[in-house]
Amino acid sequence: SVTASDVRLGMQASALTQAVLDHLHYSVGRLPSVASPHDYYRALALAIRDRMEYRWINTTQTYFDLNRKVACYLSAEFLMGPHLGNNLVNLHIEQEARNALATLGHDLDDILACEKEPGLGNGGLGRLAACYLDSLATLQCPAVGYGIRYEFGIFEQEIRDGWQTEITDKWLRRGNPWEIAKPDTFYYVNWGGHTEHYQDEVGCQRVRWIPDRMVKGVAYDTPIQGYGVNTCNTLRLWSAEAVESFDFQAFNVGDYYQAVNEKLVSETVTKVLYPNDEPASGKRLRLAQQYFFVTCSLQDMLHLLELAHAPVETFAERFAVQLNDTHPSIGVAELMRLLVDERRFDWDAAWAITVASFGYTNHTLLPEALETWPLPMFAELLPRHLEIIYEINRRFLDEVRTRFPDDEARVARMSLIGEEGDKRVRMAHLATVGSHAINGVAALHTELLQASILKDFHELWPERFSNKTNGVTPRRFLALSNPGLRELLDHTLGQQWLTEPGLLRKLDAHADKDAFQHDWYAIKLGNKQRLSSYIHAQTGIEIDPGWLFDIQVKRIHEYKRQHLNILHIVTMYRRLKENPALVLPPRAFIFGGKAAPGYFMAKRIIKLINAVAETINADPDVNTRMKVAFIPNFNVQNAHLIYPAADLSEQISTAGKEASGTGNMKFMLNGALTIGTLDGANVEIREEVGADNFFLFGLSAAEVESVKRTGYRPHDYVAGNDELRAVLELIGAGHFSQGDAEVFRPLVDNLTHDDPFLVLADYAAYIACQEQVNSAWQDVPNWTRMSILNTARSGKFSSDRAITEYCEDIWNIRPVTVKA
Ligand code: 26W
Repeated sequence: SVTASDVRLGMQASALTQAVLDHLHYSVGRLPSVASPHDYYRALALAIRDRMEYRWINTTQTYFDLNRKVACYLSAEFLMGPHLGNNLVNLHIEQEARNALATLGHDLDDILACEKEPGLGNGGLGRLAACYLDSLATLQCPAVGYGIRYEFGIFEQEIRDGWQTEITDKWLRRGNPWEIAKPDTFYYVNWGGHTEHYQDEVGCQRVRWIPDRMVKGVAYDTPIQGYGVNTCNTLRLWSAEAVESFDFQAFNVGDYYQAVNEKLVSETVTKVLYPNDEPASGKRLRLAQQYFFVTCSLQDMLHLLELAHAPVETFAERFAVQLNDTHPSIGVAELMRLLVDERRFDWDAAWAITVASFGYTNHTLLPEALETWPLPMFAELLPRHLEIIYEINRRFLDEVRTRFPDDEARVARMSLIGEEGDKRVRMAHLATVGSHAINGVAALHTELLQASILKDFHELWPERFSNKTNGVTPRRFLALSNPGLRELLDHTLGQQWLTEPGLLRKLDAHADKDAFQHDWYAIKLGNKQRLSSYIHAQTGIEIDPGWLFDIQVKRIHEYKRQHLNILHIVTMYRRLKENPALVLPPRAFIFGGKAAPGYFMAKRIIKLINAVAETINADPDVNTRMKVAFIPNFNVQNAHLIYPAADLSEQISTAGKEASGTGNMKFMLNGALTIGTLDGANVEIREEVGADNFFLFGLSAAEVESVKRTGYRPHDYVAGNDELRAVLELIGAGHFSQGDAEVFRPLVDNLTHDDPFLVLADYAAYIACQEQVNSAWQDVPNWTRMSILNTARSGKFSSDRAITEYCEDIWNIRPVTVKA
C-alpha cells in the first residue's frame, strides 16, 4: 500500500503511479479517462518535482548553514532542453516511471515528447550554460544559474517552400511545471534620469542617481538535480513586472489606461529572447535586458549576505560571479554602484571586491559579434553607470600609461571607450578590466584571444588568462538520448563511466572484438532507424538506415560553412549524372539549424539546401545513392535523436572562427567520426582520438590569416578548378530552382568575388577528404572500430572536467555533500 508520504517521495513504480493519479486529480483537474497525454505529462512532471523538493530545500540550507562560497553563473541564455527525461535519469527512476505509466496505459516516450522545451538560448553559449549547471550539481558544487525568464524563447522554425519562417515560441502557454514563482523575492530596477553630485554629512563627495523609470524583477526558480547525488541546485530566472506603486497608485480616472499601458511597457523587458547569434546590433532593449537581470542577481547576492549576517566586505569570499560572454558585463559597473553609491564603500575597496569576484569567459573572436554600445544610448538608459565606467577607465588608463610610457596608441586601443567613428562603450574591455580571470573556450581559441582582440590586456596581465576547453554532459547527451549505447556501456564498464568518463578509455580494449563491434553497429543502426522515422514524419523524405549518415547541425552561418557541404553534395550529384556507373557508397546528407531572422545569406543557404534536396531526392538517376534532408526546427529535443544516429560529424568552419564548438563533442561521444578543420575544440578532439581516426582537411588558422594578408582572390580557385566552376554555374544558373537564376545569385556572387570565409580555398581539400571518408566507410569493421575509439576517447569533453577546472583555477569552490 502507498502511504501519504510515498505519494510525494516514493521512488517505486507503485508510488509513482499513485502520485501521477494524485496530481492528475488535484493539480491538473482531470479524470484519468479523459486526460490527454499532455495532462499525464504535467502530472508526472509535478510528481517528479515533488521528489526533488526535499533535496532542493536541503541543498540551499546546507550551503547557507556552512557559509559556503557559491558560483553564480550569469548568463543571458540557458538552453535547458526538456527537463523531465533528464530528471528521471539523474534521480535513477526512469524504469520506475516507465512502469508506472505503463500501468496507466501510457508509454513514457510518448509522454516525454509532450514537453515543450524551454528554448531560452540561441545555440552553443546557452546550451553550454545548461551543461555546466548539470555538472555543478552532479559534482556537488554550490552554484546558482542567474538569467532571464523570457516569455518567448528562440523562435520555432518552419520550412515553407524551402524558406525558413519564424513562429513565436509560446513555451509557457500550457504552464511550466518545473518552475516555482517566488513573488516575495524581487528587486527594483531603475532606468534613465540623471545624477546629482553632493556632499554627505561627513563631507565626502557622493553621487545620487535620480532615475525616471522603474520595474520590478521577480524570481522564478527551477531545480537542477545532480546525477546520483542529493545536491539539487537552483536556476533563478528574473521576470519583469510593473511596479504597482509607481503606475497605479496615483492614477485618476483619465490616467487609468495610460497606467495599464505603462505596465505593458515594463513587462516588455523580458518578453523575448533576441534571436541573433553573432552580430551585436546595438538594440536598446537588449541592453535593458542585460542590466535588468544583472542588477537583480547582484542585489540577490547582497541580500543573501545580509541574511547570513556576513559583512559586505566578504562578498568575494562568498561569491564567484562568472560572466558568460559580455552580455552580463554591465555587472562590473553595477557592483561598483551598489558598493560605492549605496553602501558608501570607498572606490579602491569596492574595486578590489569587484575584481576578486568576477571572471569573464569569451565565446567569440568575430569582430561583428563583439558588443559595443553607442554612448548616447548608454547615457540615456544608464547615466550613472556611464560615469562609473569613465572613472574605471581613467584609473585603468593611468595604470597603462605607467606600465607603457609614451604609448598613446596602446592607450587608445585599450580604452573602455572606442573612438573610431561614433563613440562606444566596449563591453569586452569592461569585462576584462573588471575580472581577475579571463578565459577562452578551447586551446586554440584562447591562444588567438591572447594574440588578437585581448593582446594588449594579455601583455599587461598575463597571469589573469587561462584556457577552459568546453565540455558537454554525458547524462543528457548519452545516457538519456542514446539508451542503447548506455546499456552496452553499463554492461561493459559498469555505471561509473557516467561520472568518471575517463573510464570510457577501457573501450579501447574492445574496439577490435567482432562481437563487440557487432553490438556497437546494431545500436547505431537502431538509432539511425529512429532518426529516419522522425525525418520521414517531419519532411516526407525516406532515408535508408543502412546508408552513411553525414550530419551537420548547428546555427546557419557563413563561417560554419554549410555551403561548403553543399558544394560537395552538388559535386557528387554531377559526378553521378555524368557517370552513372560510378561506385559511390550511398549517403544521407542531413542538415539542421536556425538562421537569424535578419541574416540574408544564412536564409539563402537554407533555401539552397532545400532546393538541392528536392532536386536530388526526386531524381532516380541519383536518389539510390544520395539523399538530402533538412530537419526543421533543430532544438535540444530533436538533438536527442540526431547525435546518436550520426556516422559522420561535419565540423568544417573556417579555421580560427569557431571558438570551440560543442556539437562536435556530442557527436564524438556518440561514436561519430569527424570530418573537420583545425578549428576550436576540433584540434583537441583530434589529439584525443588520434589523427588516424579523424578526417582532417583545410587551411590552418595561421594559413587563413596569411592568405587574407597576401590578398585572397577566390576567382583564381574558380579559374583553376573545372569541377568547382561547373558546380557554381549549375547553382547560379537555376538548376536547383526551376530555372530561377536570381535566387542563388547572391550566394554564388559572394563566393566568387568576396568569399570572406575561404570556402573556395578549402573546396578541393574537402572533396579529397570526403573521398577518404568513402573508402573508409566501405570497410565496416574498421569504421566500427574507429567509431568505438571516438566514444572511448571522448572523456576529456565531459563538462565535469571543464567545471572542475573552473572550480579549481577561477572560482576557488569545493564540493559539499548534501545529506539525505
Ligand atoms: C549580441 C548577440 C550575440 C548573441 C550570442 C552575440 C554572440 C553570441 C554568442 C557568443 C554566440 C555563441 O553562442 N558562441 C558560441 O559559444 C559556444 C560555447 O562556448 C562555442 O562552442 C561556439 O564555438 C561559439 O560560437
